[in-house]
Amino acid sequence: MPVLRLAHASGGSAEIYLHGAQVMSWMLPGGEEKLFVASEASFVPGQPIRGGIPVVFPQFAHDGPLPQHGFARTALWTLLGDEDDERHASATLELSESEATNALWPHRFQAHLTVSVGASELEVTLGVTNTDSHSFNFTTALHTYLAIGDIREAALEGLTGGEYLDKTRENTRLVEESERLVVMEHTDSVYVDAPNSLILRDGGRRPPTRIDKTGFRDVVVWNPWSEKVTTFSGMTAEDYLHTICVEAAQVIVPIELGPGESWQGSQKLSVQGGTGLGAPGRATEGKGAT
Ligand code: TA6
Repeated sequence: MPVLRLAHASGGSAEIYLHGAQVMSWMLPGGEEKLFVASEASFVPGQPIRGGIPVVFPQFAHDGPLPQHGFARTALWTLLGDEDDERHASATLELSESEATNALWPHRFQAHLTVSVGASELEVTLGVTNTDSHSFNFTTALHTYLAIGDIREAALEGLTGGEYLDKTRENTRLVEESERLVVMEHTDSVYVDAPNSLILRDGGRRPPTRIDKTGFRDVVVWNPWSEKVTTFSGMTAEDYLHTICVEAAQVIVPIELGPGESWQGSQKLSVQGGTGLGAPGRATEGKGAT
């Protein structure tokens, strides 16, 4: 499968598959891989690849008539261009309607995914423009599989007090009580209008990863745990220990675009020397007119 490699002068790098515009690797200058890929992931045209950052569009999960998580993650994107400056190496990929997408979702659209890697950060920005003459709506997510040493020692901070839908308990609406979310069981939670900045600590062994989003209102946290892990393609029995999905998402209130309108959302992962969140904001809308 065609792969695009972004290399920044610092030594930071990223790999993007044209299949799904899926970022499959983000490496720090020292060579540490920050994204998880399932041990037995398969790479088959037209099939989802388990790991990295699948682009979920135009439907999250089974919340509609389309195949699970829509078609963007299994479509072949094209490279629009790439750019280098002192701080980043970046590339933009594009997907627009085709016979195949029209058969599933009868709307003309243009989606752009820009991936930008620097010395200590990876930013992924998804933009969608309605190029049709009628309105449409969609749900979306950057389904980021982060690599961690051991899930039992990792903690996600910043969600305290937020409401979430627990998909493992028939979408029960709950309030996040914990200051540090430590995943200890099958977890599939949609945090509604979640904060824009989170910190993922990885057992104190490595510096934390800060996760910032713009445009996306929600955050999904997912780990299949031991009882479910092998029901997911490509995952071996131990794989659940080494990843947590923290997804910038908009799944509760679909994004609606009129003709000519655009929406944009991004997720930035950065490896922190510091320890705090700074001043986190709440969810923001990324919709605007072209
Ligand atoms: O984002 C969480 C989720 O929707 C889970 O419910 C789980 O199904 C996961 O995505 C993986 O989905 P996939 O289609 O890639 O197997």
